[in-house]
Amino acid sequence: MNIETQQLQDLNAKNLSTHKSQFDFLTQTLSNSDVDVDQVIKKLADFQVAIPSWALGAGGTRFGRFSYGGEPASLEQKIEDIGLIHKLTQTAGAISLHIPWDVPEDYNAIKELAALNKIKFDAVNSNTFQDQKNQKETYKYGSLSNTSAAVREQAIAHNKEVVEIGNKLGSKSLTVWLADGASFPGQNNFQTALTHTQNSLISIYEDMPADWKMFIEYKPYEPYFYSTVIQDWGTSLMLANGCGERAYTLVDLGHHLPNTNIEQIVSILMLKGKLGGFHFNDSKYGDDDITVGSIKPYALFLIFNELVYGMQNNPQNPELGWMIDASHNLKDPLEDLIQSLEAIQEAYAKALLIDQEALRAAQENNDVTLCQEILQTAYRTDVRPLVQEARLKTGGALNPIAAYRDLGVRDALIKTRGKNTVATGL
Ligand code: LRH
Ligand code: MN
Repeated sequence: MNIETQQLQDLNAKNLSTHKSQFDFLTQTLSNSDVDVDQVIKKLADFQVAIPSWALGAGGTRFGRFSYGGEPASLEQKIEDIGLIHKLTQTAGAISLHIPWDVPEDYNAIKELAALNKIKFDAVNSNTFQDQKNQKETYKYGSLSNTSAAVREQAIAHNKEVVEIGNKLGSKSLTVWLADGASFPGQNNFQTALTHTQNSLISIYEDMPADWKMFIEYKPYEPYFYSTVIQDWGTSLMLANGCGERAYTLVDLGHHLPNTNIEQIVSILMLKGKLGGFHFNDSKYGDDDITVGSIKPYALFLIFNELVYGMQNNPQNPELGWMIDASHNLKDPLEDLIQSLEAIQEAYAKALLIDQEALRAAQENNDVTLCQEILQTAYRTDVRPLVQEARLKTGGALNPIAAYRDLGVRDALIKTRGKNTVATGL
């Protein structure tokens, strides 16, 4: 399935005048508050989010999985699907692979196909939370933290292999998420588990190419339900500091206990120069991995406020890795990813409208009411014309979901792939 630029231009033409009048009205409104609209649109156009290779098919839970029809059955088809999303949104210019779910067979062919679809290879993800066929040691009782040196060695070797695979594709970062933990009090010695994990991560870190980064992802619980070795941002930061200056913390929005102030975590990590990247999703209860901005859009906006402040004031923090990490149990996976991308762009655009200087002044004066007024004025601004203008300028669809449906993408995928193909992943 390929989407021609002309098809998009024809679809956009139907809504162009409406868009123009909405965009002109907003530009007029924003000119009163010294917002550099062109700069906001440039930042939106340059903002690229990596799509997880494990979230292009229907996801499931232990209670069941309902397949979606036309799912990608190979890494090639996954890259093609991301190419479709990128064509429509112009903000999905990267893929994040999960190994061994998506090991390339022909590296050159995969790199050519990715280049053809204008897709870069972002962070690669290791997997020591499942046992692979013919695997010598089991990860049932942990991997990098395991009491058995043989199991730790196997997990370290896997991570080094993942780096090699990523290196051949042009990726420059490794994401390590460990399920390691315990489901019962007394099951683990917390200190031994953390010490093993630190030493194992150091061994992986020291083996990485000099221009690579390591992202250490934390999570409070699941799949184990009493303790997780890398349970929170503090533990991840400690381990990153223990590895070295190219190790950072990765924030998965779903990996926080209810009501955690994630924007404060983001702000502190940027101040310390240790925020490496994000896994965007949303949740109401646990690690629900649902559409970004579908439950807590204001929280997402507050996180982007700290990101914008950090990107303007914390040169000590590296360029961030932006990734989605979601699972699609009900919606068309591609529509769900498009909605997540739009929610991310809108939160970023609203945060770019915040008058950071006025906010700093109000904070210094403890003018609490004015602080909220400044934030909410930005949040209450309908920024969709800005996001649409950025897409228009980069050759995307004014309305990606409508275009996806008008072009009959899912039907075309089912026609070529059938109803029963199943994508690897969660
Ligand atoms: C763990 C996680 C991690 C991935 C997995 C697919 O919950 O967020 O980032 O390895 O999901
Ligand atoms: Mn994640």
